[in-house]
Amino acid sequence: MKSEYSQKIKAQPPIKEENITIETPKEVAAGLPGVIASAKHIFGEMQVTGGLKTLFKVNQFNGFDCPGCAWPDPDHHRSRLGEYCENGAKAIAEEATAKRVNPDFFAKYTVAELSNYSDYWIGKQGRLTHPMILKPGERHYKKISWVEAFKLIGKQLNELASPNEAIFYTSGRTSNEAAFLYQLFVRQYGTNNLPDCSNMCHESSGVALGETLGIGKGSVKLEDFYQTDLILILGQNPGTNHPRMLSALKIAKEKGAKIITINPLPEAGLMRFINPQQISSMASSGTALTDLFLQVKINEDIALLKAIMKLMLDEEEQNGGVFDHAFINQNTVGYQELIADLKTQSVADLAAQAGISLIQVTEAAQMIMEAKTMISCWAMGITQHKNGVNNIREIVNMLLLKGSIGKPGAGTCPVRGHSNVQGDRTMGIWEKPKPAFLDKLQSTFNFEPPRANGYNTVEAMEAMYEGKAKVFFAMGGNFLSATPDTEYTAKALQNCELTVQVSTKLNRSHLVHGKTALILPCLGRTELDMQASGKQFVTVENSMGVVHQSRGGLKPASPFLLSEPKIVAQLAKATLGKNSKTDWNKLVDNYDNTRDAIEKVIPGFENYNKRVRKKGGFYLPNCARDGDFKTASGKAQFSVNAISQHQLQADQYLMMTIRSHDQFNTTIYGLDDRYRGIFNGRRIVLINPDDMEAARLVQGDFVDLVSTYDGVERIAQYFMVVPYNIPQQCIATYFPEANVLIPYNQFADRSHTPISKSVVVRVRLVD
Ligand SMILES: Nc1nc2c(c(=O)[nH]1)N[C@H]1C(S)=C(S)[C@@H](COP(=O)(O)OP(=O)(O)OC[C@H]3O[C@@H](n4cnc5c(=O)[nH]c(N)nc54)[C@H](O)[C@@H]3O)O[C@H]1N2
Ligand SMILES: Nc1nc2c(c(=O)[nH]1)N[C@H]1C(S)=C(S)[C@@H](COP(=O)(O)OP(=O)(O)OC[C@H]3O[C@@H](n4cnc5c(=O)[nH]c(N)nc54)[C@H](O)[C@@H]3O)O[C@H]1N2
Ligand SMILES: [Mo]
Repeated sequence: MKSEYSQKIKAQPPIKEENITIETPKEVAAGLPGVIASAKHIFGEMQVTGGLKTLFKVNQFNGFDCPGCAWPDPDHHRSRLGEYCENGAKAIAEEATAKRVNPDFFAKYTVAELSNYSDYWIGKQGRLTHPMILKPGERHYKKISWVEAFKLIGKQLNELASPNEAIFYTSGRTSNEAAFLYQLFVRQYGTNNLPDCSNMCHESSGVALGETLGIGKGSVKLEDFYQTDLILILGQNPGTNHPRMLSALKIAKEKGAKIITINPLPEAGLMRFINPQQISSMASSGTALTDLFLQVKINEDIALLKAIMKLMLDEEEQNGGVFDHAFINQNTVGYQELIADLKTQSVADLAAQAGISLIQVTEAAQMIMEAKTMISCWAMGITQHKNGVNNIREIVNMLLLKGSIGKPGAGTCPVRGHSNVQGDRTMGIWEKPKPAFLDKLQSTFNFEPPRANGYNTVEAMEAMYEGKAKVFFAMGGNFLSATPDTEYTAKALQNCELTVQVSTKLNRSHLVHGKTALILPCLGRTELDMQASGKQFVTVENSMGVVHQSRGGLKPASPFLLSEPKIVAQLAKATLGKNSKTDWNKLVDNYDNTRDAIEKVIPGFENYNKRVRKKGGFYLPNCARDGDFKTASGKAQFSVNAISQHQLQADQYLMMTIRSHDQFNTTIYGLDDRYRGIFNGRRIVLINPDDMEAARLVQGDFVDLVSTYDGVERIAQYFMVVPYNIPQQCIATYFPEANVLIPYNQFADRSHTPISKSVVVRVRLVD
């Protein structure tokens, strides 16, 4: 039985927001409103001079890597204004805030009280300052020393019946150095239970690209954008989530590239863009970016791509010259099967299923046939579906038909989210490590690494829920709110004996916790990192495989913070003691020593310390970029992918959970979604006006959203209806508020990525 007190803890409180206002959505992104918005956040959170000085350091050669996203910086030139963007500025303001969550704060509020506030309010309380503990049965977090905290975790870990009863999660801001040490500790402890945010993000890309092209990463460099004829952008909203990408698209356009955008929403940034870093362009109405907008229905990208490819095949058969046969013959397998499948398809049926007119499909096919080189970019609109892996394989089919891979101006561009999510995987944060990697760890560090696969994110949730896992340790992130099925995850975490969160800021995962809970506060990217040998820098890998330095300069938010590498080293010593033959102190006294160790284990890091000190860093090897496909067959792989099979009833909708302009994942910067014209609230649902009429809904109505999977009803309360330009029977809500609706056991085949972009729901009017 749960006590009356513990029932008051809320995993996601359904707060009714009465003051939401709606305006016409914008068509242009950034420009002056972007600069003003970022200034508001910088000056609201940080002291003025500190704010400006910090901004000028963003993504400079001697500065820190912007924690905002993983879009790369130009190799040779950096804007003197700072390579920043509005949302990067918000991310920095959020970390460099002057506000503090200290022991007095925790004395003032019980954990249950805190859990009843919104994510926005929780995040705005400021930076964590001290290690804190919540003991069994207590209501307030209290101060604990670092030594005691490590001792407690070590003891608990050593008491488990098996190391596989512990789970070690990672979010994607963790540096290469911290990530490498973390996985080393976890494997010396004895498990591969290393789920990460990538499992919920680009895992589908990793799986699909690995299968088809032999490397789970994208193949293009930034300069490819400036040499290409055509850029296809699917399921991505760069105006909000990768604003610096818009600058690259603008240059690409100026050099003659065309852009096709495939998205259920006409996202402002992709339509028109004004560069906020160029004063001269600020007065204009901006550059039109998208040449052809295909407003696809949610999760019908395969149908659309197939329709386009079928038209291309028809032209190839009649007049030839469409497909790159030299490339196909030399470098690929599976062409015949793909063609045989396309021949069975009807363009009209496919186009209808995708919700796109034949005229537009034809226009798209024409543009693609005319292009000599082509890049495809995508993000969460493609990966977070049951058939997320197949979506990406279909994108690869298109590129392979054109021979558009492994040459300048061509290739794959899965645009990563977290600023070092790609680097973390390179460092071995993976529940399914390759034998070659483990062999190297074994020979370098003289221990026997575990060989069995560990839990991914969804499996980790299940293991905790079922009581198979008892300790949950998170290196960053916000597991409770980021994962699907919030109530299920809450129970999973509450089942644990111990939950530990290494964090910079307060979040909901501190408030829905195991029997004992610890908060370990760490340094952020922007802060000075002093170790025994002096000032340190860390390194990260961006979305295009460039490894470079990140050097924080700000005074740490509190004297009690430790860096992530230091936390791992202390934890390893407290847990492994003499069982570890590794000199953990040496590795963290000077991060060069960690980098030397990385060089010994991971290919591509030769002369790491030297090369990473060069301006702009270095590129990791990338076989697909070189046209060398390291797949099972040794060739690039065509594949046949089935179209989606959603059979919605008249009152059902397919829901995508997306990001507003004022959030970074579960960190809510503000309550506005400026480009979409939504202000002062987040519990909204975007619906097609015709669907509204059919369902007798009007703007401003409050509805409950209900999903039913396996006979279980999940309800998200009080969402305000907003008429929007979105295909019929498709709706959109924001993550994380709508995560309560996503069943934990619905995920992409083979990648296990939750179906965050295609959840079947009903809409129920609230009386
Ligand atoms: N400011 C800011 N920056 C961020 C983040 C943030 O939260 N805030 N998050 C970071 C992270 S971790 C990530 S992974 C990225 C996320 O970057 P995005 O993937 O751009 O983020 P989402 O808001 O999830 O947007 C998904 C887009 O896909 C479209 N979409 C949804 N379903 C479909 C579909 O079935 N087909 C097609 N073609 N399109 C579809 C939606 O309309 C939306 O435009 O951004 C990173 N950068
Ligand atoms: N419904 C739905 N769910 C989704 C998604 C979706 O589109 N829809 N997107 C998914 C995606 S793409 C992702 S990547 C995940 C994100 O999942 P996570 O990475 O787990 O979540 P974040 O919100 O990015 O984590 C924010 C927290 O990280 C901590 N933090 C920030 N900086 C640092 C740092 O430098 N060090 C440490 N140790 N901690 C830090 C802060 O305490 C902050 O509260 O969510 C996924 N969940
Ligand atoms: Mo992500």
